[in-house]
Amino acid sequence: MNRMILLSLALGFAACASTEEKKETTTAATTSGDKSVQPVPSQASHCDTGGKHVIELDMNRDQKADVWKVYHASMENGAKVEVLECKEVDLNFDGKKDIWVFYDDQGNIKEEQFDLDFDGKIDMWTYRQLGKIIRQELDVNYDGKTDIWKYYEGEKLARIERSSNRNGKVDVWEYYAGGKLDRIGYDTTGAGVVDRWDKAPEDAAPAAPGAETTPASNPGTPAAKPATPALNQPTGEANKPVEAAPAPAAGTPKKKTK
Ligand SMILES: [Ca+2]
Ligand SMILES: [Ca+2]
Ligand SMILES: [Ca+2]
Repeated sequence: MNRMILLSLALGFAACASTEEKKETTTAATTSGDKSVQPVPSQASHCDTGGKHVIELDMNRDQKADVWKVYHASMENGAKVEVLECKEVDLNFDGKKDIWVFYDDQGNIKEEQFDLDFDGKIDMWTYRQLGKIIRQELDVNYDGKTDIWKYYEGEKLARIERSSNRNGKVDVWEYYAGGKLDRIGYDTTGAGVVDRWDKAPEDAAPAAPGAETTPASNPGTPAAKPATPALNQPTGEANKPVEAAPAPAAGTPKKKTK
């Protein structure tokens, strides 16, 4: 709903801000390797302001700060420069911060955290390397446990892992090729490994003559799979920010591509 609007605003804002901030840090040292893209516990990783220079901004002019920028001092060619390392935003001006952005020494965003429902708990994490997205994690039902992990290669979606039971344990693996869904693996037994695969319809083996009367052409796939009824319609996922092609319904018997 308006959560999405706020999020779009936030992302737009972050994008603008990052271009402008990049200029501030162009003279910063460019030595660090930025390999430290690690999953961070949701509540632990807010800006470290200790001994840092913090600039507060009041975007809506209500005399209360709603953007905080944290800088650390660095030396560049013998000159002291200030490098932006973290930014916090109170997006809805309720006094509670909702967005945290972390920067590498080159001024690229390396991590973003969003509290999408404004309850004080983070629900979306985006990780970047040299500014390019490599992973996004989502807590779609706001219970504090991650439910969806999206992995990117060359900024293209490569894999989505889902916890269809919303228990933090992955049981669905969607693989993408060229940004398109290629195959889906399911853990139907809780063993933690794939025990059933579905191919995306486009890449399924060409239908044999007379195949229209034999629905399940994949011998390893039972025509009906009642154990996983709603994998592709997870509740509460309506406001996911970016999604690739919708996954085909798992276990749908007669999927004709032509
Ligand atoms: Ca807020
Ligand atoms: Ca939240
Ligand atoms: Ca969750």
